[in-house]
Amino acid sequence: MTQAAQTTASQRRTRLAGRDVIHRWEGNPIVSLEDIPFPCNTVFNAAATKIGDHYLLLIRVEDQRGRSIFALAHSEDGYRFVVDPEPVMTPADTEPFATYEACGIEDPRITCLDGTHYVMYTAYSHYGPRLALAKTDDFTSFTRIALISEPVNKDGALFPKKINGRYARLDRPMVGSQGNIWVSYSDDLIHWGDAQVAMTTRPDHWDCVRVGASAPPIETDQGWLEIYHGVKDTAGGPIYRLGVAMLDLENPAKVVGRAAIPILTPREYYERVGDIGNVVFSCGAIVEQHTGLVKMYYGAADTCICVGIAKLDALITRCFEGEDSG
Ligand code: BMA
Repeated sequence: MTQAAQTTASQRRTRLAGRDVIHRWEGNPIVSLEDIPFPCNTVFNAAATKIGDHYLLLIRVEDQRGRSIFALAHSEDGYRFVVDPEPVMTPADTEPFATYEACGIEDPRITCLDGTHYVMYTAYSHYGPRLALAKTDDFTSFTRIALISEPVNKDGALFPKKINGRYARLDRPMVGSQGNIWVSYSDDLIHWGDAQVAMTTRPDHWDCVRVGASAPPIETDQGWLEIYHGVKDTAGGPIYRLGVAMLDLENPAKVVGRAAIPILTPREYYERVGDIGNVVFSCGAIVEQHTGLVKMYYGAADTCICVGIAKLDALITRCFEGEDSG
């Protein structure tokens, strides 16, 4: 390729990337298979938290047998991560968790609530995926609290505050191949109920087949900002994209705003090609209070972890933009 042709290709890629409100970090992917110090098949969807100036990712790694486990990665800048030498959480070997984690633990989401770090994750068994909840003080040992749903349910995310005196979560029960986002409540984090549907799939949109919570809800003046994923089926297989919606602060089952177009759609090679191509899937985002920027971590093509950056204000504005904003 000539220099001129190369420039044109790179300019075109920049313009394409500019179509997403999320800016991809130039150093993506930030964690790949080569960065995992122990043998495994692949690395992808990661939960994120920041403790003081220290960034942590709880990353989903598929071991060589084919089950998912969690490893911990550390960073001082949110971009360059070092992964611990051994996994930090593996499928349980004591009941009742052992039966329901027999096929692995997947897609963690971290929520800090009243000073405790909770991890909501998918427990996978021969009976299907269901939600489980654990807590940790140090991210090296995890105390399992409970299995908190029946199958088929995934994409559980705990709100970072009680709502009207109760714990609240988002989740995604399935009906056939369709799935919507629901809200439910609990007094003790163990027993959940009062479930209500919050956000449904949209016919003729990028999120027409399934939607699910991605990062745990972020509190803003306008409501709970939810970064969620949406799936569309195509002749070439599903495409996973990310979008934003705003949920009412007091009643999160009420959607007060929802962007018509995605905030991130697979375009880069590392998002298009991998174990499952055409996937961007987030389980965590960090709001930088001093800059107003959001660092959103996402798994790309079920094969690596990336980070994308956006202004919090831009994500909020997107929630209230109409169908012609694309
Ligand atoms: C979903 C989850 C994610 C995965 C995505 C794309 O159902 O299992 O962990 O990233 O599919 O394969």
